[in-house]
Amino acid sequence: MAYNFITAEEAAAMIKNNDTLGLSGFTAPGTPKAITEAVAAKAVKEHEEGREFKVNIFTGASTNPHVDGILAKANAINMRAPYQNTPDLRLRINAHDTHYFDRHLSEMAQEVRYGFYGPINYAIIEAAEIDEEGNVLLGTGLGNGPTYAALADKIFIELNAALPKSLYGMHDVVMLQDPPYRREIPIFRANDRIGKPVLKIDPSKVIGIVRTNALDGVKPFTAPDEISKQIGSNVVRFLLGEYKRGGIPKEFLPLQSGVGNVANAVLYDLGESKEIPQFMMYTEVIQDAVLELMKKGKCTFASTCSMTFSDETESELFSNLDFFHDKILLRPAEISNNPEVIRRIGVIAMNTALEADIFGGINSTHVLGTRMMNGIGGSGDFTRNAYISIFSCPSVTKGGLISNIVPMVSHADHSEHSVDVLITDQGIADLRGKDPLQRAETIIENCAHPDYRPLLRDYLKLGKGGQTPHALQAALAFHTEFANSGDMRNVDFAKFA
Ligand code: 0RQ
Repeated sequence: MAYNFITAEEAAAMIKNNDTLGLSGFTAPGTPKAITEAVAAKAVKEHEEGREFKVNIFTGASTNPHVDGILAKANAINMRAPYQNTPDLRLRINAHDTHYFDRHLSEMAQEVRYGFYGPINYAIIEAAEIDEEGNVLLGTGLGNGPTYAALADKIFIELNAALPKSLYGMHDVVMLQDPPYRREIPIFRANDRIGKPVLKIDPSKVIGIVRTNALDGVKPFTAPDEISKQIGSNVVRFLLGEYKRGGIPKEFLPLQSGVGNVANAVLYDLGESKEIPQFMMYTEVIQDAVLELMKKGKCTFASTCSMTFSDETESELFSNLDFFHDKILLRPAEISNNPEVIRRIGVIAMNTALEADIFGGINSTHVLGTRMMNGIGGSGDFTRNAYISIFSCPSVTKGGLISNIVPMVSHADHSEHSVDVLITDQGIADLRGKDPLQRAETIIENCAHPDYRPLLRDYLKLGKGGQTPHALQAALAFHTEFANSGDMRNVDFAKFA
């Protein structure tokens, strides 16, 4: 079949107010780069002429400046799911200009298939290649592309000339059957392949192909700061201790790590450790540090949804694809983050908290209880199902004005039932096998900043018993004190007695 090559503006001209767009990709990689820019320009024009114009954007995870950034600036997003991390969009979300619902990333595709969020009008899929039968060689991040392409009324392809055709073989494309027909997912080791190297789409739905030629524009990481390094070395100390005492099998277990400086510092330290054996990763995102670990032979394989590499590292990958080809497998989010697989293969999960409470509750999403930061992302998929679930964060933020260890989290994303270990720059709290009071004592003494330990001990004394001895009248006193005086250290628990 002969495809129609069009411009991004011609594609945007077809998209109407309140249409739902399903985008391939996961973080910047695999995410379209051209059509959404033209949609944003169209929104600006429509708004200037007094007409309403917003679209609904469904993705795999966060995107790139060509999507969330520019569309949010143009106030052109109505409904948005399942994850974002863009300052301009955050402002829209917290002002309710954009209706954002953040979902566990493993669940988004199936919920769209179940019809929970209405039809997909257009799928926009980034591709390295497409043939006449509709076999699409995808880019470097999959997300929910397979589901959006299958469900969409119409499909736009962004054919990116910067993507080498030799990516062929690095994708494991599959779409799960829905209940009551779903079967087991036959992944028993991180490197088991279950799907196809290409995405098969209906070529008659492709109404236009837009040519692009751009890498993903991911910035290289800055060197980790002292606090991240301290957290990273505490995480590695914990893993090594577990390994030595036989809590982790001698073959080691696949690792999941979140994104950011702490994740990078952990991976760096793991690479340096002589005592940690070679390992695999079963994760949703791999960053530059993983490629380094592969070159050293420390990380032998990574199953991921996205290769979130800086442009420099992405270019290095593309020039050495022979070496990396059989060491990385890209999967859709419903597989990379699948609870069944995570539980079966024993993934060790490492995620980041904004704040943790003394009983082990975690807030990953809401700054001071109300303002959306990013979203839950894949942290819940992994945390709830991991072999060992680790959360880390700095003990304090904003120069000590805020304690990240609080009496009660101001928003609950992960409960104490799912969290095994909490780690800060101060130390390690192993919560396994401990009752709530024991957990509180361990967290206060090992994880809280010394400035806040006496205050947290005072809080514990206020409780009048019960399995989880909260003093409800003072449970959010750290947060209300920060709102009043700008410094959580000023809280005076005596006045709550
Ligand atoms: O503020 O931006 O003004 O400097 O929050 O804090 O320490 O830089 O945190 O970038 O590591 O992100 C949980 C958000 C951590 C992230 C979270 C302020 C702090 C700073 C950012 P500034 P840091 P990081 C993998 C799995 C959920 C999704 C997930 C996340 C800003 O890891 O989104 O895990 N996780 N996905 O000063 C008020 C507190 C605060 C606070 C920090 N207690 N109160 N402000 N800040 N703690 C990825 C995917 O799913 C794709």
